[in-house]
Amino acid sequence: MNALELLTLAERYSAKNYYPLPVVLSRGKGVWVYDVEGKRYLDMLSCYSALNQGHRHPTIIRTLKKQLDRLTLTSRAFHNDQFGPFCQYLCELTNQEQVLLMNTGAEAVETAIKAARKWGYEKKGIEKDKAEIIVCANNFHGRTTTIISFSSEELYREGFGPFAPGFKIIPYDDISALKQAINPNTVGFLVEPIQGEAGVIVPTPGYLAKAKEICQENKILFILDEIQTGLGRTGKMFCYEYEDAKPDILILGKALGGGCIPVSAIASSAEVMSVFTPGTHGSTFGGNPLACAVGKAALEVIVEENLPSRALENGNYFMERLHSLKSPHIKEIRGKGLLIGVEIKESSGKARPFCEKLSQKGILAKETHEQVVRFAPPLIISKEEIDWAIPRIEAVLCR
Ligand code: PXG
Repeated sequence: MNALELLTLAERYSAKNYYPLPVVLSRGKGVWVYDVEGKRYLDMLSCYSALNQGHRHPTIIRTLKKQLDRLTLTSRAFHNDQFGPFCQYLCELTNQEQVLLMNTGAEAVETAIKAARKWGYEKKGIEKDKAEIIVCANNFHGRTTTIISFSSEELYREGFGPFAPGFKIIPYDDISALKQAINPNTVGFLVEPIQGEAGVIVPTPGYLAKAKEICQENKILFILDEIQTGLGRTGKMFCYEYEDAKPDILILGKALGGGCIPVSAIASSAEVMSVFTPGTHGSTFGGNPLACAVGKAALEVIVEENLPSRALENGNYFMERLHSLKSPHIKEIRGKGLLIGVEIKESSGKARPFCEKLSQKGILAKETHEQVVRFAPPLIISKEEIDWAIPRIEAVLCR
């Protein structure tokens, strides 16, 4: 079938909860993807950071195929031989004591919320059903009914109520708002180290460390959602390392699945994890042997190929090249490592038409929050590939 026929089928038979660029992809390798007509594109979205290791990384695919031929699912009713080694690797990498494995990012966020609430009741003696979690305006933590309950984006909420209570929204990057929001029922502060979906919003240096300090002083859990920023994306293994702000609960997803399957987790102390006893929480697919094998290979690739330092070096290079563009449309360029947002001036219209033009030039990027073009290629991208992209980006942004 050609692209038009495939677009027609999607149009006819799928719900319209997305507005994709009209590109129909059928193959991918490394930083490159190909559409059904064979046209090549540089993937500068990386499935919102789920492809940090690139498309079909050979080590990950080899591991996946090997495991497919051995054992795929067991449920957690039994042990499997891939589970322990993956949990150990993840604990050592995150410098945490225990992990709890789930599948999607939203499920891991839900798990962190449950952990924090139960910890509040059991360890802090908070009165039943009174636990509060502080979150930030313009957050993005997923799409479940509880998570959208504390979204500040009307589009994500409208028509989906009633909403879950127990959350307090404060402005992002605002330490005094955090101090003021804390009360005796507060159990945790849930925050993204950089707000990706809000348009790559980088907080003031020192914000995370200070927030952590306030959480410690008030005996509440400092919970970081590193689903998008973690695993090398921002030039460190975890974005909190820029400030030495190790969280009480770390939430991971996306690239943990090596660009193949959904794998997510929370990592924390044995004290926090002790709130989970048999039957209190779970998932049919969480911790399955295929996910564990792939998850461990996904992490090993990030470590062995030094993807965080490559993201730092090539991210700085990419950022410099973007800054050198003389564009009448760019308001601001911001980000860390290979998570870069280019904000388009309102007088130049929205970001979407720029993304459409970029795709015609062979570069896949996606707008976020109307005015921002996000550039977040796989972390394996080379300087040569960035050099290939720059004149094409220039052709779109500089005229
Ligand atoms: N936290 C953060 C910081 C995220 O960026 C999630 C949680 C939720 O992960 P899951 O796996 O449940 O989608 C994200 C996801 C989309 C979309 O299509 C999702 C994200 C970014 C852009 C689009 O829903 N991030």
